Amino acid sequence: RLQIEYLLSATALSQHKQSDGSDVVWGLTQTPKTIPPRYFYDDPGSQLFEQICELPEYYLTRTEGAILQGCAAEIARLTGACEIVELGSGSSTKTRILLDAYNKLGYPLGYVPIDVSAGILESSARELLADYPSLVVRALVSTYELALERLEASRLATRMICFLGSTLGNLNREECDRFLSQIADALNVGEYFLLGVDLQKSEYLLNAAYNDSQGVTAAFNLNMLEHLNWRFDGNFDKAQFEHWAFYNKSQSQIEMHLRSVRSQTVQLRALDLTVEFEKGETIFTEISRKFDLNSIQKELQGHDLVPLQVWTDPNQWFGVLLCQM
Ligand code: AVI
Repeated sequence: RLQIEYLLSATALSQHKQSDGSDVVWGLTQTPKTIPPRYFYDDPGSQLFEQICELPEYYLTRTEGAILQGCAAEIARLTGACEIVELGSGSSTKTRILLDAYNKLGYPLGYVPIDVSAGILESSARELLADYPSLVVRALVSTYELALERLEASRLATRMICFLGSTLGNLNREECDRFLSQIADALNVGEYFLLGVDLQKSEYLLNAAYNDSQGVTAAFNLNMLEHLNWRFDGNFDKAQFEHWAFYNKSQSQIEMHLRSVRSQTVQLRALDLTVEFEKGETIFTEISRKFDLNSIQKELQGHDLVPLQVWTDPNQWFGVLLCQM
C-alpha cells in the first residue's frame, strides 16, 4: 500500500535549477544579501520547525488544527470521495484530521504526500498506513514545482490538493501568482484546492510568534548558516550572527533576517565564494505574508480556483479555504 517515488533523484536534482548553489551565490552577492528560504529545511531545520509548531507563541499550527477539526466533516461531505494530495506534508499531523473525516463517510482513502525530506515522508507514511488499514499512499519526494508538473491523473475521480500551514505566505507576490497558476494547471475541472492561510492581526501577536521566548525561531533561522556550511564547505560562525524578525505592517508580512554582529569574511569553498559582511549588515532569509480573507479569495478566483467555503477561528487569526476548479 506504499509507493515512494523520488522525483528528486540524483538525475532529477542535477536537472533541477539551483541545486548547484547558484541561488546562494546570487543571493549573497545582492544588496541586501539574501538566502533562499528552502535552505531552512535540512534535517535539523525540519526538526526545529516541528518544535516551532509546538511553541506557545506560534498560534498558527494550533489554530489551523482546531479549524480543521471543526470543518473536516463538512469538507469531506462537500468534496465526496477524493484523493488527498498534500504539498509539504511534513509529519502529516493535520492529514489525520482529514483522513478520519473521509474514513467516517466510508470513502476509499488515497493519500499523496509530497515533501523534499525523504526521511520524514517515509516515516510518517508508515505510521499512517499502520493506523489506516485501507489507506493507499503514493509518496513523492519532490519540490512542489516538480510534483505539480509531474502529477499524473489520479485513479479516483476527484483530487484535492492541500496546501496547509500558511506556507503560501513564504512566497512573494510573484511566486504566489505562479504557484496558484500551477495548482490550477494540475487540477481538472471539478477538483479541489484546500488552503490554510495566516491572517492579518495585531503586530504584538505576530512579533511574538516569530521571536519566541525559548529562542527556537532564532535557532531555526541561524541553522541555515550551518546548512550552508555543510552543503557548500563553508565557515559561517553562527555565534557571529543574530536573529532579527519583525512585522512590516505596510507589506503585511513578517520579515526574517540574520544580522552580522561584527565585520567579518565568510567563505563557501565549494561555491568558490567569499562574502564580506559589515557590522550590522543583514541577510534576508524569509517573508511570511499575512493575508486578508477577501483579497486572497479574489486572488484565488483570478486563477479559476473558486472558493466554496471559508472557515476561521473565533479570533479570526487563521483561515481555511476550500476552492473548486
Ligand atoms: C513554514 N512557514 C509557514 C512558517 C511561517 O510561519 O512562515 C516558517 C516559519 N518561519 C519562522 N517561523 C516559522
